[in-house]
Amino acid sequence: MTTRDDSKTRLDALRVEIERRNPAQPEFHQAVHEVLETLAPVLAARPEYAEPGLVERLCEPERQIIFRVPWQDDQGRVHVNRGFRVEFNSALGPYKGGLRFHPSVNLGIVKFLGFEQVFKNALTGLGIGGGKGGSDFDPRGRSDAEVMRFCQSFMTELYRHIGEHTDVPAGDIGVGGREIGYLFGQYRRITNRWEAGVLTGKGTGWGGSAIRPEATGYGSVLFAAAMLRERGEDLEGQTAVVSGSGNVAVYTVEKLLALGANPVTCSDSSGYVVDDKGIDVDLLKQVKEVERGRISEYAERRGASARFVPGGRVWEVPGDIALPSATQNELGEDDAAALVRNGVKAVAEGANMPTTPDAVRLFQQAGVAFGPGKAANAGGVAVSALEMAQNHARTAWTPNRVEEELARIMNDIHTTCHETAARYGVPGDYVTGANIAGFERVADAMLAQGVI
Ligand code: NDP
Ligand code: 2IT
Repeated sequence: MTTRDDSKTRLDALRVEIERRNPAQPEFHQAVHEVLETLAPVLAARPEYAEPGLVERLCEPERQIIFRVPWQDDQGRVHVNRGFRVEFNSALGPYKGGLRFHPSVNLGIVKFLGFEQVFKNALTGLGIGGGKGGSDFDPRGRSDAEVMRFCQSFMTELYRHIGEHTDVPAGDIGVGGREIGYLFGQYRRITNRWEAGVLTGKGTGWGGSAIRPEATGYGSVLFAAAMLRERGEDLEGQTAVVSGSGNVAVYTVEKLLALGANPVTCSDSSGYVVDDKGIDVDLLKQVKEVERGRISEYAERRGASARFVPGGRVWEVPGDIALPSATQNELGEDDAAALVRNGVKAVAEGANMPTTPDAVRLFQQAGVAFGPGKAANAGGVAVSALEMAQNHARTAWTPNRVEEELARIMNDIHTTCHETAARYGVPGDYVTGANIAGFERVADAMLAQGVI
């Protein structure tokens, strides 16, 4: 019989081996560590999962693609970027996950995101495997024409690896509706196919799903609401601290306002805005989505209630709930200590892995409800899967129908994580609940499909 201690020893050895074989990929190590350290109880309880090689296969991407992306700027200068697509696991369906364009992108970052995506996609209960991609291209300050040429060059290599039944990319940091449009156009031109289901996040006039732009932010607020409900509370009147000011943050703010909460902050990599009257979502959209400006411009135009704090971190602002929605490792131990001191009750990760492991521990020790990204931000990829379903049926659902499905899926994910945590003796631990529930779904499919 395998005990929890045996399983833990084996998982620790595997982690050390993964770190040795994947040097200089700290974010990938962090994501793997955070999952492996929660799996010992399930390996001990379910002997079939202790099969040699199962967890090892889960931690090794099925395929990793790296390619050159040359493109010309408006002055005719040639730039050479690097493109990535890591096809991590297809046991539950085609690889599914976003593309990130940001100068910090490297193989380790794409692997951490792909690994998280496998568990997240499993939690949605929909038929999607996990993958992730992107480039170290920096879209900031680039003209539309430059972004278009970059996207066309990127797709000129990527097209051969993707397809509606193979691998279905979408957006992430630096990739939104504009980029998906250019990528889809180039895919259609090269393949001479109207294959709507090859990309998600398309415009609603040409195969995109209603509510996809809103889905990640709306979903993480619904997840926060579900965690509060579990404690006999609701969102009404709660002050919320939100980081980021991109796609996820904007629609997080919008949903918080719709549900009667009071979001008071937003940020970007230059600093944060705090608005005593609550964030004005129309002004935020105008500055960020229409003008593609900086968050400091919001404060300049909002009037006396708002101020911009250059270089500061939103976590010093008191709030009842926190929704980190910018990037990985943006909320560290000191930030968590400040939030706890200020009485935070719940944290829902809109971003992928924004909270460092020390900070997660601190929240859990303090009894704060902590919703990890692979559960809390799954609304985006869930609506992407609904977009694939609509594309396959050549139909388009109403916004109401998509929103109802999104709400149902987020509540189901919350219930699954909550019940799984209780079943394994760690009630209220959404991290363990999400990891084990996601693991069970992928592992069952992998076992059924043999050693591949
Ligand atoms: P956007 O590109 O729309 O916005 C990103 C925001 O995060 C910007 O405000 C940006 O500020 C800030 N940011 C990015 N990198 C850094 C950094 N290194 N340091 C400080 N701030 C940074 O991206 P999204 O809103 O789509 O993504 C935000 C997070 O949500 C990411 O972790 C992403 O993986 C995750 N996510 C996204 C989903 C989606 O559907 N889009 C789905 C699920 C998760 P600046 O402009 O200054 O860089
Ligand atoms: O991290 C994520 O879940 C996303 N960026 C969305 C992926 C998708 O395929 O919609």
